[in-house]
Amino acid sequence: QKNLHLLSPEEIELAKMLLDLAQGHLFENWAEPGVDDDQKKGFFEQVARLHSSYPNGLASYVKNARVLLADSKAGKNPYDGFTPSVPSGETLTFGDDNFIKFEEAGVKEARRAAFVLVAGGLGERLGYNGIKVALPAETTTGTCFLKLYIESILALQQASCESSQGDCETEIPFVIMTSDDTHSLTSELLESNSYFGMQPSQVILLKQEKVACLDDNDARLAVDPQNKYRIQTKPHGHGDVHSLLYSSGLLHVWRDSGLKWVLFFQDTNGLLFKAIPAALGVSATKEYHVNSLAVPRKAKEAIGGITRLTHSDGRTMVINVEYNQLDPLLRATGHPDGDANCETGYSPFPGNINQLILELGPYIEQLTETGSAIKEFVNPKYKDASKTSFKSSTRLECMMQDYPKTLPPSARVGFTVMDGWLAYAPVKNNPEDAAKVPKGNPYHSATSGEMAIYRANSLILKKVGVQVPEPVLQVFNGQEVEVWPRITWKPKWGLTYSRIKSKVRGNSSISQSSTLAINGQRIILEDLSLDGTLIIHAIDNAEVKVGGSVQNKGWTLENVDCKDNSEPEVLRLRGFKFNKIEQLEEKYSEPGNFSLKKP
Ligand code: UGB
Repeated sequence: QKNLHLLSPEEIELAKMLLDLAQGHLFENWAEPGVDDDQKKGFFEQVARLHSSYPNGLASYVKNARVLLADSKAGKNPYDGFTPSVPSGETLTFGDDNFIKFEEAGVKEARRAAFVLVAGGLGERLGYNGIKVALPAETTTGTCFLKLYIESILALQQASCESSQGDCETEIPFVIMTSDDTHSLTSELLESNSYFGMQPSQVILLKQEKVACLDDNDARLAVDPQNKYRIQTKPHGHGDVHSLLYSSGLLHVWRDSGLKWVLFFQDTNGLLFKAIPAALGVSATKEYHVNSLAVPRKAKEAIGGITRLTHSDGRTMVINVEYNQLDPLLRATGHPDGDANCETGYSPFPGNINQLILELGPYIEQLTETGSAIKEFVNPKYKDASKTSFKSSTRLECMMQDYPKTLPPSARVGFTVMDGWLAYAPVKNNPEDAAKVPKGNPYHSATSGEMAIYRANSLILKKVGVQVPEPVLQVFNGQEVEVWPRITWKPKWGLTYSRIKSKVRGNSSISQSSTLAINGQRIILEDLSLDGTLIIHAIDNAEVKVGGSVQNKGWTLENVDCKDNSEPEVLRLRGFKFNKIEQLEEKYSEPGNFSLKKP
């Protein structure tokens, strides 16, 4: 009351709203008028931000929180009444006719797509001292995730233009959702690298806001312990991406410019773009409103399970059940072993890799209907069994893959299962935690993420006829991994199976200890026998035939101790580095046809 005369009409409205929501405690310890006035202004700025960034405003947040907190206190399970079963979806095998057909359909569609990367997470589990998209996906070339993603989108853009006979004006929009934790580092990474070749206008950063923390079951907003003029906030989760896209107006702009698809993906999956063309082809061919990408999942793996849920009232949906909820749900519905592998050695539920393809028109309609709100959840840590107080403040959270939960039964919701080796190798776990992963389950570490890229590239070359030997097993940072030849290529070289096949001719072989980096679009491998390290750079209009016998001492792998602070953090995280003893490195910077043929 005493401060009222200092407030603007907007601030008075916000104060009234808070009082109506029974949040008067937020003002309890405020100083006399004339003291801390700037901080009081700052408080209202924060409240205005919390109000405008939440679908339907702060009142809605508090209301939703009260309902969810009451449900949680009553022990209500969001899956009550639902029976899980294994859904059926499209299963693709890399390189077979079906896969190739979908890939070509997907490449055509790509010029009507927009890509959205959710990169607001700090990656606490990885413990990396920077943003995850700046980490090298692999250390042969040192290409970071963001560069890999941008080059992949540009390669798709070019291929899609070519397949449409010349509509080469297309610029595929690329949105990155950041947060206060990642925003400035992401924009610096882009700016200091000339947007990795993308037009700066093509890249749009949308920053997600945190949400207010809650102190008790009545959803009293928590005062920041460090500052009595601030409400304590925490991240709301990757589900924010939907309301951000909607409120930014981008979805309508995209629809008006003829786009049809929005593809969502995460910050550290170095394999993802090998699966995207085919998955987009599935969406287009099957006319899916929602298509989730999945891979075979090991029981207890920290990825959600795609599940068909059938309610006792007849409702049914195909949806991700998050990894921490799948086991209790199965146990509660007559599966005493819970989240367990079946005879295939995998969980019967396909693993959600959180790559979603949404059809833009139905997506806009749905967000308009829901005000862009996504189903939320709350996870309070109670002090005791009475569930009346929390150990620390909590907040509502939401996940982007929960978008289909509010869809009508008429929506076409599908999923596409890809080979795990082709589509999914995230970098999420620090070395200590990765080493504790049960044997046979994926480590999800920087070590496994990099080795998975070499494995996938080796398997793909094998599939198109190159002789590649079996891998050797090696232990880095306490994790036993398959070590294949270290083969890398630019996305524009190897975007799809057919494009790769067209660039591999004759009889080629690559030994297990070899390293091959293909840094150019029109590099043809023809009767190449590689035993050592070969690095080729070529500009787009230089065609280079690479063949003959290339032999040198190459690059060897050396162990790096994750605790050895004399090594850079990116090497400690993966537990190995290259000893670059000898290599053949060739650069072609003039247009024309060339041949690198060693006798
Ligand atoms: N992220 C944000 O952008 N903002 C946030 O507030 C939080 C995260 P995690 P998670 O496929 O690998 C998901 O933490 O949430 C970004 C699925 O829920 O890496 O444990 C963040 O930057 C799960 O079903 O993953 O698990 C990152 O890019 C499974 O599919 C992304 O969101 C699993 O991912 C994911 O955040 C997976």
